[in-house]
Amino acid sequence: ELYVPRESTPATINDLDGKLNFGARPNVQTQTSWNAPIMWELMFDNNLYDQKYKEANTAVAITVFAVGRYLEAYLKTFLTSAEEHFMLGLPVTYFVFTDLPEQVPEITLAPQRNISIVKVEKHSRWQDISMMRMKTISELIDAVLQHKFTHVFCFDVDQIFKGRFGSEALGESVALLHAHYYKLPKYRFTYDRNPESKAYMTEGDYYYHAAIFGGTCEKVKALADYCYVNIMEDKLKNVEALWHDESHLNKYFWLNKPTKLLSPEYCWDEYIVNAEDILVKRLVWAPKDYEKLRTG
Ligand code: 2GW
Ligand code: MN
Repeated sequence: ELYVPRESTPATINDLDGKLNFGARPNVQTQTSWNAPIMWELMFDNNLYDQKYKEANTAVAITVFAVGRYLEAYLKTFLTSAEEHFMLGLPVTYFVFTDLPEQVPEITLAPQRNISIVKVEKHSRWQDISMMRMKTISELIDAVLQHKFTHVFCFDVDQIFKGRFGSEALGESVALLHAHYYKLPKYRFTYDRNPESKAYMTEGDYYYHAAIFGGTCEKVKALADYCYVNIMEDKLKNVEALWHDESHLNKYFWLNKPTKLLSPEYCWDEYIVNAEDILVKRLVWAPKDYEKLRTG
């Protein structure tokens, strides 16, 4: 039985984040103004995290959507690379949402790792494929995840694991710094600036990337519900936030501060020339062929 009540999670896990070596990376920010750690290579001991999370009976769910052409283009590489690098040694279940369940490739999974394929309808607009993930995630947490998993991570499928993406990334409410924005001044952040949209914001802390977010079932459900409700309110008014679900996610994390931030080492774009801060590429953006993927 995988179910572990949240209250039973030993305090020692939270203490681990307090013992991070915040001085290990003098050239980057390693903590937020509200004292959430920003996870960079060299700040932590892999084995210590793995051991503590194993002792706490941690079970991790991943959600990933592969609708239409994204299935053939990205899913196999996402899954096989995750088997090489994502939370090795912990029980992990992949929840794959697709309109083409019979086309999901067969993957050899390590012990304690499972895959669950869930059929979804294909929205005709790609913006809706992306945005409506929030509704599906919320429903999945309610129906399944909250009873069996301590943590959930939600991923874009167009990415490839290249290095350890381990238990140090777990936390109550986890956000990712967007690789293109982590060094830019705040005025360059592409928040939604339309007062008609519920995602509208004038100031924020960081620009977060919606390609990865996670946390406890409870916290991720709160995020997904918030984004979904606001997306639907926008629809009633016929407005759409600049970067769709990502704009709403940025608003959520401005109002509800994440307890842990992942550095862009956790989601790097290899087209970025200056990678001097990136000591480990744990996951990279998969190359995109917009011509093929977004037409027809
Ligand atoms: C999306 C855009 C255009 C054409 C197709 C799709 C598409 C997305 C699709 O046909 N099938 C599908 O399964 N998706 C899922 O939505 C898939 O999991 C994909 O990774 C995710 C987000 O779409 P993606 O990766 O093309 O968008 P990005 O990389 O530009 O993502 C950022 O901005 C998005 C909002 O515009 C989301 O917030 C996303 O989380 C961000 O990383
Ligand atoms: Mn993507």
